[in-house]
Amino acid sequence: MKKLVIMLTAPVVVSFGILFWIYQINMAQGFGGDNTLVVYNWGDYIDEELIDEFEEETGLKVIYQTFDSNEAMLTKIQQGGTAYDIAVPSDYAISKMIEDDLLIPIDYTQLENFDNIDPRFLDKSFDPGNTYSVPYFWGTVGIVYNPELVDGEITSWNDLWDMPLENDILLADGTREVMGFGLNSLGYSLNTTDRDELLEAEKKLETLWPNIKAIVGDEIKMLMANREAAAAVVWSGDASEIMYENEELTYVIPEEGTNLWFDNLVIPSTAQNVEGAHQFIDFMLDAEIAARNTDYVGYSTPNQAALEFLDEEVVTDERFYPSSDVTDELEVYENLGKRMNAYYNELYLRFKMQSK
Ligand code: N2P
Repeated sequence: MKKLVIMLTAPVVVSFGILFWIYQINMAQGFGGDNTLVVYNWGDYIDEELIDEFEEETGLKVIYQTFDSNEAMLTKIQQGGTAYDIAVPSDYAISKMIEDDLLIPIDYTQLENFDNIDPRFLDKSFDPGNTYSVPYFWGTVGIVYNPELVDGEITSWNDLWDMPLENDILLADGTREVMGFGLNSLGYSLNTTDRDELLEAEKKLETLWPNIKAIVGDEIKMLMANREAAAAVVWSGDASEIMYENEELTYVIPEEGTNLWFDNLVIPSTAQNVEGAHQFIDFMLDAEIAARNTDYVGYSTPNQAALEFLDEEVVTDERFYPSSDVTDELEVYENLGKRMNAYYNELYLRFKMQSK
């Protein structure tokens, strides 16, 4: 009898399984119609409770996927396999996506909360007039370190080479970030297209290997908070998150200069639910929602109206909310074109292959 039941139910279970699987694939490709929204964001970059609330409020089902670099995100979107409704590229990647016709213009008549954004974060050269993108988070690249584990004060990129930090540095895994601080440490622009300068930066980075413990992803926060390394090159928001976990640490914007970055919400041209995408953007622009997201993620918000809901100590901290005087001196990554992007990637890969 038991056998018979299994014989009869197994095919049913299997075919339901297959149907569900096909349904999920279709959903992820955006063929699910107007009821779904496919969101593609950086890892650790949203309070997931807000996704649930958005689903409840709109009746949409969110399919949420993450990436860990602009390069990975760009490749995936260029391939076009998944029909993302929302993505979160940085400045230079936005400019590239506009150039490659990969984005749909924002319809501002569908956004009620856009005025919440501080004009300081609008109308940047990577997307003049914000035709295609709405600010999400912003920050710098710098050094987070534990003064208890470091002999002296770190103030510059060159300290990473010059201080006794053997096998004690972690690096966030990013082509532009690592090549950028290599270039900045030599006094060059992190947007240089001069191949000699780039080669020199790559050679100099190779000499940092004795001090580098590892090149890592989002786990960098846990490792630093747990004192696994003395210093790390990170995005400012990760530093703020680390310092929340472990108050011993501090963050510095290196004196040779560094990168100022902006991550914005965009709607890829493959989007199947453009209206839902606007609903999502407007939801994230709400002052209280943005404040909760900021509080959870630890990054700096461009949402001026959200600031009053946040800890005053945090939003007045010049390390994470530097004034225009400071940011005016920093460099935003430029879209350097296909060839140069490929060259940066090649050099970064070559550097990584020199690891002990
Ligand atoms: C979040 C990474 C943010 C990237 N984990 C900064 N552009």
